[in-house]
This record gives sequence, structure tokens and C-alpha cells, in this order.
Amino acid sequence: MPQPIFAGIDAIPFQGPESQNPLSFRFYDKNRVVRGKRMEEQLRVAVCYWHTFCGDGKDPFGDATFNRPWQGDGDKLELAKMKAAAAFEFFTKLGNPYYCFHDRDVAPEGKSLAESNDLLDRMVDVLAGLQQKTGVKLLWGTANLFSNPRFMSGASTNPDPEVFAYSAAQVKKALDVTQKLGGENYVLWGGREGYESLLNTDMKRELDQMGRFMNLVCEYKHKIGFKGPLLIEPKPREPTKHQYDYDSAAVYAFFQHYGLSKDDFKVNIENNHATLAGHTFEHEVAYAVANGIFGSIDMNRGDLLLGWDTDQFPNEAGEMALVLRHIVAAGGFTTGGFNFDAKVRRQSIDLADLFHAHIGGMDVLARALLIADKMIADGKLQGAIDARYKGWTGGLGKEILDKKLDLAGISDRVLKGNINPKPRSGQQEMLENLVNRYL
Ligand code: XUL
Ligand code: CO
Repeated sequence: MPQPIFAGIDAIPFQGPESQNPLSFRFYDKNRVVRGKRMEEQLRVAVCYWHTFCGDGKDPFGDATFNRPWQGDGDKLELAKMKAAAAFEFFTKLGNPYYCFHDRDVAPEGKSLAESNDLLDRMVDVLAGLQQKTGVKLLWGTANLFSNPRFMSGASTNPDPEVFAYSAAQVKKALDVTQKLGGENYVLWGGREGYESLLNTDMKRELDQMGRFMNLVCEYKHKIGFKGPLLIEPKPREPTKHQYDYDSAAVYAFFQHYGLSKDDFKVNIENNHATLAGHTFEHEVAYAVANGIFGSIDMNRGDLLLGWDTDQFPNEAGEMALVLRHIVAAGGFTTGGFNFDAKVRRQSIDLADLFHAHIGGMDVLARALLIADKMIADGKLQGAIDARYKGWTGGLGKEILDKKLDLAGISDRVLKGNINPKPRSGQQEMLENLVNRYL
């Protein structure tokens, strides 16, 4: 038996809202049934490899602060194996059903792509064994097309076709291993797919390149029979000044322009990316649901006073309840889930801090789910919306939508019927008060 890495921490129990034990769940009760599904199935929580096990506490001004047992000097493959052992010990103790990774999170990069692929294969065997042993599953895999300097001017949008080709080859491999590990989705986040300056950028050409890239990935997904959707993750900026996948609406326009079907492509929405784009998280989710492109969530939060992607753990159940309302009312996740794309602060150097962060995040989601359930079950909120749009379900509104009237016909209706609409209250404050009653 190898020594536990998170020694002194046992499986995190559910102990109810009154629990004073910081290493217990107060709301995340995985078997509690909410809207016909177990909480675990509703939330489909994933822990991300990159922040939780690769993060070292560096920031632009300071060095690493974490110094985990699997970090530091030594044989890179051996360290990667220790990191995998730590990751699965953590998952087992926390009790999350899923995890997510980038290719370069789980295995070191080699001197050539062939060598990197070989190292990745060796780690995939290790991960497959650990998945088998623990029952933890892969929510999604992805390729890191942003850290290495070769991607500094973009991956698929690079002015150099060799970088496009390298990126394509890397995604092919990452999709292969995601499939091998039973991954339920494949994510594409284009951190460098944008520009720093239009002075040196041919925007049309770059967008066409990215359109070609996504079509190639989609063809390959069908070729190998990968069942899950391809999820594009919008973000407006950082690291680039402007990222083409700015928000869900920009991504949806991109899908349509380049012939990418909703059956194959959806979005992976991240809370703080939404805020950076000048939207609420709720807006991004509602937009994606409304347009049939909702896929999965990267769960985190930003900081009101900091204009960058701080990737903190969520801590506002009321705010999350409004988001969960949209997801649950639309039938819930299919292949997606809540992946914590979040990291502990660089002063949170203890291994136990990783548990506190995830316990808090899972409890916030669980509580939000319970609040959303009350909102939906009560029906008052939806009732108010239905009443507001009632005019469209019959009479004039229905005739317009059913194309029974052209513009002149509508004009006749208004003139002959002496239509003179009266303003009606939007009742915002009343609805805000109603929402507060569920909290
Ligand atoms: C970066 C980000 C990524 C993606 C996966 O802001 O969110 O970690 O989630 O590449
Ligand atoms: Co993310």
C-alpha cells in the first residue's frame, strides 16, 4: 500500500446544515433526490487537474508557494505518476464523480510531438487504471494549445501553417486519449486564438483558419466514433487582448458561419469569463439554453475589484440558484457537468485547503440546486413570465408568428382595430422580492 498523500483526511461525509466540522458537507448530499435525479447526477461535479494538481501558486510577481509533494525536481514521469496518485486519492476522499484535464497537465511534454504522445500514452495507462480502481470518470479532456511559446501567435489562427498543423496533430491525439478514457465531452478553449494588435492581424484569414480547424476536428470525431459533443469555451480576453470566442453569442455566430452543427458543437460556459465579457453568468447560460448550445460549465467566480480571471471558488448560493434554475428547468445536464475551473489563493498552501475549497464549492452548488428546485416547484417566477408573454400564445401574437399577416396586414389591423397599446409594469422589484423568499 503506498502512503496516502492527503494523510489525516478521510472521506468527506455529509453531516447536514448544522455541522460544525469544516471537513464535512452541509448541503451536498449525493443521494438526495432533487427533481427526479440524485444530487450527484444533477450536479455532475468535476475536479480540474490543472489548478488543483498543477497549480503552484506562482503569480506575475511571485514564485511558487505550494511545493506539493509531486512538484519540484526529479524524474518527470515519476512525478506525473505521483501527481495522478494524489489526484485520485483526492477525488476518492472528496467524492466527486468526474475530473477533467489538458494533455500537458497529466504528462510531461517531450522534445518532439512523437515523444510527447508517447509520454501521454504512458500516463493514460496509469489514469485508466486509476479510473478503473476508483470509479471516477472523465468529464472532458482537452489539449493545451496556449502554454508553449510555439502558440504565442495562436494555434489554429497562427500565421504559420506549421503551427496549425502541430495544433491539429495535438488535438487529434488529445481526442484519441479522451475517447480511450471514456471522456464524455471534448473541450476547445482558444486562449491564443485572437490578437494583440490589428496592425499585424488578418482577421478574416484567422477566422477562416479556425473555421477549417473546427471542421477538421468534427470530421475526425465522427471518424473515430467519439460520441460526446465538442465544447467551445468562450472567453473575451486574457491572455490575448481580444479572443475570437468572445462570448456564447460570438461562438454561436461562428458555428453558423462555418457550418458547425449544434449536434456536434456546444459551449462550455465559465462564470468569470462571462463577467469579463460584460455579461452575467446567468445571461451566458440563458443564451446558450435558448439557442440549444448549452453544454457544460466551468465553475468559478471572479473578483469585483480585479479585472482578470481570478478563478476563485464560488461562494454565493443565491446567485448560483438563478443560474441553476435555467439549467434544471431545461432538463439539466446531458453530457456536461460542473467542473471546478478554480484555484485556491496562493497563500492557501496547505493540502487541506484544496479540500476546503472544493467542499465549499460543492455545498454552494448543492444549496443553489435546492433553491432552484423551490423556485421551479413553486412556479410563481415562471408564472409571471408566462403571464407577461401571454399575448403571443393566441390571437394577434400567434397570427404574427404563424405568418398569417404580412407587414401591410399588421398595419391594417392596427389602423382598423384602433390598436393603442397600454404600458404594463415589468414588476422587477416584486420578482426580486419573490426570489429572496426562496433563499
Ligand atoms: C482558461 C480556462 C481554461 C479552459 C481549458 O481561462 O478556462 O483552463 O477551461 O483550457
Ligand atoms: Co475554463
